[in-house]
Amino acid sequence: MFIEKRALNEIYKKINEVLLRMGGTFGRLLSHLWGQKEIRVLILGLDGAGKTTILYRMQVGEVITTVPTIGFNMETLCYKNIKFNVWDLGGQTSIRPYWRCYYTCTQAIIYVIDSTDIQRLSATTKELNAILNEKELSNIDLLVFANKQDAPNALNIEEISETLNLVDMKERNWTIIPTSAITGEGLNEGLDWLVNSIKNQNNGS
Ligand SMILES: Nc1nc2c(ncn2[C@@H]2O[C@H](COP(=O)(O)OP(=O)(O)OP(=O)(O)O)[C@@H](O)[C@H]2O)c(=O)[nH]1
Ligand SMILES: [Mg+2]
Repeated sequence: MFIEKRALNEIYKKINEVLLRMGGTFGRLLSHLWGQKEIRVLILGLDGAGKTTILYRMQVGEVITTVPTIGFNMETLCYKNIKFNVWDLGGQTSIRPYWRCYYTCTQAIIYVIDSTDIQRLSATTKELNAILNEKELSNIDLLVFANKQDAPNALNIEEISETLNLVDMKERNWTIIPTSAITGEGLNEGLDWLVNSIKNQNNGS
């Protein structure tokens, strides 16, 4: 009986994988009906903010050595029965115009700020505002990571929120969390927030 149950689970898993690979609305709908949710998340932010380090810290639980991302990294994270397809896009100035190619079907954005990069706070605010003005992203959830909190000169989230004018965002579901990709601080808290936001979205629809 035990072996049969395991075999059945394997079959469920395989069918789910096929459904997810089908992509598009139909694949997502079937996958949804089959019981596993698939959520597309983009990690955006200026170069050097810590996006790639965060992605792999969340996925494998380790700090990896990164090089500046040219293009993207995509990894799948399974967290609390939700499958997140997480896209980490390169943040260099010349690459930022390509971010918009990834906006379709995105359900949440993790926007990463280097809390020590005081000189580029206004540049990162400008990029964030441009993202939030995109029509395709008008309803998506926004999770801001004030990263590099382990560094002694890091600004705290109150200072960063104020610069980003987050409190003025009344229409959007957003939060800001202090994080460190090095110590892991705040990353699970961020994923928990995403899980709850997705659940609330589904309850509301
Ligand atoms: N102290 C500290 N350093 C960090 C943290 N997160 C990332 N870093 C370092 O910041 C540097 C840049 O990190 P990346 O993850 O490559 O940055 P990125 O945002 O992916 O940069 P691009 O790919 O160029 O867009 C690396 O040297 C990381 O080790 C953090 O939380 N604390
Ligand atoms: Mg990167």
